[in-house]
Amino acid sequence: NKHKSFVLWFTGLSGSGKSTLANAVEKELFDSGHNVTVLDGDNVRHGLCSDLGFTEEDRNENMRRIGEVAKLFVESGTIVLAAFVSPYRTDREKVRSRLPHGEFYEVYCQCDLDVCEDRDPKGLYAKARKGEIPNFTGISAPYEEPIKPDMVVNTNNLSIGEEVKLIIDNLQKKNLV
Ligand code: GGZ
Repeated sequence: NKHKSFVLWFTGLSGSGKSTLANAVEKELFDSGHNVTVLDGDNVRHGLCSDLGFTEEDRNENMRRIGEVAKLFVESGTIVLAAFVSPYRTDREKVRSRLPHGEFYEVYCQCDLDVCEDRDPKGLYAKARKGEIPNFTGISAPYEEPIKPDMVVNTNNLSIGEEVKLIIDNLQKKNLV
Protein backbone atom coordinates (compact mmCIF):
# COMPACT_ATOMS: atom_id res chain seq x y z
CA ASN A 1 0.00 0.00 0.00
CA LYS A 2 2.19 2.73 -1.35
CA HIS A 3 1.91 6.37 -0.36
CA LYS A 4 0.92 8.94 -2.93
CA SER A 5 3.68 10.47 -5.00
CA PHE A 6 3.79 14.04 -6.24
CA VAL A 7 6.11 16.93 -7.02
CA LEU A 8 6.76 19.78 -4.61
CA TRP A 9 8.29 22.50 -6.75
CA PHE A 10 10.22 25.09 -4.74
CA THR A 11 10.68 28.39 -6.58
CA GLY A 12 12.36 31.60 -5.42
CA LEU A 13 15.40 33.82 -5.66
CA SER A 14 18.95 32.57 -5.28
CA GLY A 15 19.61 32.55 -1.53
CA SER A 16 15.92 32.23 -0.60
CA GLY A 17 16.60 28.84 1.01
CA LYS A 18 14.97 26.48 -1.50
CA SER A 19 17.59 23.73 -1.47
CA THR A 20 18.14 23.89 2.28
CA LEU A 21 14.41 23.58 2.88
CA ALA A 22 13.95 20.82 0.29
CA ASN A 23 16.76 18.80 1.89
CA ALA A 24 15.29 19.25 5.38
CA VAL A 25 11.83 18.17 4.17
CA GLU A 26 13.44 15.19 2.43
CA LYS A 27 14.99 14.05 5.73
CA GLU A 28 11.66 14.37 7.54
CA LEU A 29 9.77 12.40 4.87
CA PHE A 30 12.50 9.77 4.55
CA ASP A 31 12.49 9.25 8.31
CA SER A 32 8.73 8.66 8.21
CA GLY A 33 9.12 5.97 5.56
CA HIS A 34 8.51 7.81 2.29
CA ASN A 35 10.32 7.35 -1.01
CA VAL A 36 11.58 10.84 -1.65
CA THR A 37 14.28 12.57 -3.66
CA VAL A 38 15.62 16.09 -4.12
CA LEU A 39 16.38 17.58 -7.51
CA ASP A 40 18.31 20.85 -7.43
CA GLY A 41 21.02 22.74 -9.26
CA ASP A 42 23.68 20.80 -7.40
CA ASN A 43 22.67 17.43 -8.88
CA VAL A 44 21.18 18.56 -12.19
CA ARG A 45 23.29 21.40 -13.55
CA HIS A 46 26.53 19.36 -13.43
CA GLY A 47 25.13 16.42 -15.37
CA LEU A 48 21.76 16.29 -17.12
CA CYS A 49 21.85 20.03 -17.83
CA SER A 50 25.60 20.73 -17.95
CA ASP A 51 25.19 22.13 -21.46
CA LEU A 52 22.80 24.85 -20.24
CA GLY A 53 23.49 28.35 -18.91
CA PHE A 54 21.20 31.07 -17.63
CA THR A 55 19.73 32.73 -20.70
CA GLU A 56 15.94 32.67 -20.87
CA GLU A 57 16.09 29.88 -23.50
CA ASP A 58 18.47 27.76 -21.42
CA ARG A 59 16.35 28.18 -18.30
CA ASN A 60 13.26 27.16 -20.31
CA GLU A 61 15.06 23.98 -21.39
CA ASN A 62 16.39 23.39 -17.86
CA MET A 63 12.81 23.46 -16.53
CA ARG A 64 11.54 21.21 -19.31
CA ARG A 65 14.12 18.51 -18.64
CA ILE A 66 13.71 18.69 -14.87
CA GLY A 67 9.95 18.50 -15.28
CA GLU A 68 10.25 15.35 -17.36
CA VAL A 69 12.64 13.74 -14.88
CA ALA A 70 10.32 14.68 -12.00
CA LYS A 71 7.44 13.07 -13.89
CA LEU A 72 9.39 9.81 -14.32
CA PHE A 73 10.20 9.75 -10.59
CA VAL A 74 6.55 10.36 -9.68
CA GLU A 75 5.45 7.57 -12.01
CA SER A 76 7.85 5.25 -10.19
CA GLY A 77 6.28 6.14 -6.82
CA THR A 78 8.73 8.72 -5.50
CA ILE A 79 7.97 12.09 -3.96
CA VAL A 80 10.07 14.71 -5.78
CA LEU A 81 11.29 17.86 -4.08
CA ALA A 82 12.51 20.11 -6.91
CA ALA A 83 14.36 23.26 -5.87
CA PHE A 84 15.13 25.64 -8.72
CA VAL A 85 15.01 29.41 -9.13
CA SER A 86 12.58 28.68 -11.98
CA PRO A 87 11.93 32.39 -12.55
CA TYR A 88 9.44 32.08 -15.40
CA ARG A 89 5.77 31.50 -14.62
CA THR A 90 5.07 29.80 -17.95
CA ASP A 91 7.88 27.27 -17.38
CA ARG A 92 6.45 26.32 -13.99
CA GLU A 93 2.95 26.06 -15.43
CA LYS A 94 4.23 23.86 -18.27
CA VAL A 95 5.69 21.43 -15.72
CA ARG A 96 2.38 21.44 -13.85
CA SER A 97 0.51 20.69 -17.07
CA ARG A 98 2.69 17.60 -17.71
CA LEU A 99 1.56 16.02 -14.45
CA PRO A 100 -1.86 14.67 -13.48
CA HIS A 101 -4.06 16.96 -11.40
CA GLY A 102 -3.05 16.81 -7.75
CA GLU A 103 0.51 15.69 -8.41
CA PHE A 104 2.19 19.10 -8.70
CA TYR A 105 2.41 21.67 -5.92
CA GLU A 106 4.16 25.00 -6.30
CA VAL A 107 5.92 26.19 -3.15
CA TYR A 108 6.96 29.83 -3.21
CA CYS A 109 10.03 30.51 -1.06
CA GLN A 110 9.31 34.17 -0.57
CA CYS A 111 12.29 36.20 0.52
CA ASP A 112 13.16 39.87 0.01
CA LEU A 113 15.90 40.52 -2.51
CA ASP A 114 17.92 42.56 0.00
CA VAL A 115 17.78 39.67 2.50
CA CYS A 116 19.01 37.21 -0.16
CA GLU A 117 21.66 39.69 -1.17
CA ASP A 118 22.82 40.12 2.44
CA ARG A 119 23.14 36.34 2.84
CA ASP A 120 25.03 35.94 -0.45
CA PRO A 121 26.56 32.58 0.65
CA LYS A 122 28.43 32.11 -2.63
CA GLY A 123 29.23 35.77 -3.31
CA LEU A 124 27.17 35.62 -6.49
CA TYR A 125 25.10 38.75 -5.83
CA ALA A 126 28.26 40.79 -5.30
CA LYS A 127 29.61 39.51 -8.59
CA ALA A 128 26.30 40.15 -10.32
CA ARG A 129 26.26 43.75 -9.04
CA LYS A 130 29.72 44.26 -10.49
CA GLY A 131 28.45 42.99 -13.82
CA GLU A 132 30.55 39.83 -13.64
CA ILE A 133 27.54 37.46 -13.90
CA PRO A 134 25.11 38.27 -16.69
CA ASN A 135 21.41 37.39 -16.46
CA PHE A 136 21.48 37.10 -12.68
CA THR A 137 17.98 36.63 -11.28
CA GLY A 138 16.79 39.66 -9.33
CA ILE A 139 19.67 41.83 -10.55
CA SER A 140 19.83 41.59 -14.32
CA ALA A 141 17.19 38.96 -15.07
CA PRO A 142 13.54 38.77 -14.02
CA TYR A 143 11.87 36.73 -11.29
CA GLU A 144 8.16 36.23 -11.87
CA GLU A 145 6.39 35.61 -8.56
CA PRO A 146 3.79 32.85 -8.48
CA ILE A 147 0.26 34.26 -8.73
CA LYS A 148 -1.51 31.41 -6.94
CA PRO A 149 1.15 29.21 -5.32
CA ASP A 150 -0.06 26.09 -3.53
CA MET A 151 2.08 27.02 -0.53
CA VAL A 152 4.03 30.09 0.51
CA VAL A 153 6.96 29.94 2.90
CA ASN A 154 8.28 33.31 3.94
CA THR A 155 11.96 32.56 4.44
CA ASN A 156 13.00 36.06 5.54
CA ASN A 157 13.18 35.07 9.19
CA LEU A 158 11.67 31.66 9.93
CA SER A 159 13.92 28.88 11.24
CA ILE A 160 14.41 25.80 9.08
CA GLY A 161 12.48 23.78 11.67
CA GLU A 162 9.51 26.14 11.46
CA GLU A 163 9.60 26.05 7.66
CA VAL A 164 9.68 22.24 7.58
CA LYS A 165 6.74 22.06 9.99
CA LEU A 166 4.76 24.46 7.81
CA ILE A 167 5.31 22.27 4.74
CA ILE A 168 4.60 18.97 6.50
CA ASP A 169 1.43 20.36 8.14
CA ASN A 170 0.27 21.55 4.73
CA LEU A 171 0.96 18.15 3.13
CA GLN A 172 -0.95 16.44 5.93
CA LYS A 173 -3.88 18.79 5.46
CA LYS A 174 -3.90 17.85 1.78
CA ASN A 175 -3.74 14.16 2.76
CA LEU A 176 -0.53 13.71 0.80
CA VAL A 177 1.60 12.31 3.62
C1 GGZ B 1 20.54 32.88 -11.05
C2 GGZ B 1 22.52 31.68 -10.88
C3 GGZ B 1 23.01 32.35 -11.99
C4 GGZ B 1 22.19 33.32 -12.63
C5 GGZ B 1 24.54 30.97 -11.32
N1 GGZ B 1 20.96 33.54 -12.14
O1 GGZ B 1 22.06 30.27 -4.98
P1 GGZ B 1 22.53 29.22 -5.89
O2 GGZ B 1 23.49 29.83 -6.99
O3 GGZ B 1 23.11 27.99 -5.36
O4 GGZ B 1 21.36 28.92 -6.85
C6 GGZ B 1 21.44 29.57 -8.10
C7 GGZ B 1 21.57 28.50 -9.15
C8 GGZ B 1 20.37 28.65 -10.09
O5 GGZ B 1 20.23 27.49 -10.87
P2 GGZ B 1 18.79 26.96 -11.27
O6 GGZ B 1 18.99 25.74 -12.10
O7 GGZ B 1 17.97 26.83 -10.04
O8 GGZ B 1 18.22 28.18 -12.14
S1 GGZ B 1 16.95 28.18 -13.09
O9 GGZ B 1 15.84 27.53 -12.39
O10 GGZ B 1 16.67 29.60 -13.35
O11 GGZ B 1 17.29 27.47 -14.34
C9 GGZ B 1 22.79 30.31 -8.12
C10 GGZ B 1 23.48 29.85 -9.37
O12 GGZ B 1 22.78 28.70 -9.85
N2 GGZ B 1 23.47 30.83 -10.46
N3 GGZ B 1 24.28 31.90 -12.25
N4 GGZ B 1 22.63 34.00 -13.70
N5 GGZ B 1 21.28 31.96 -10.39
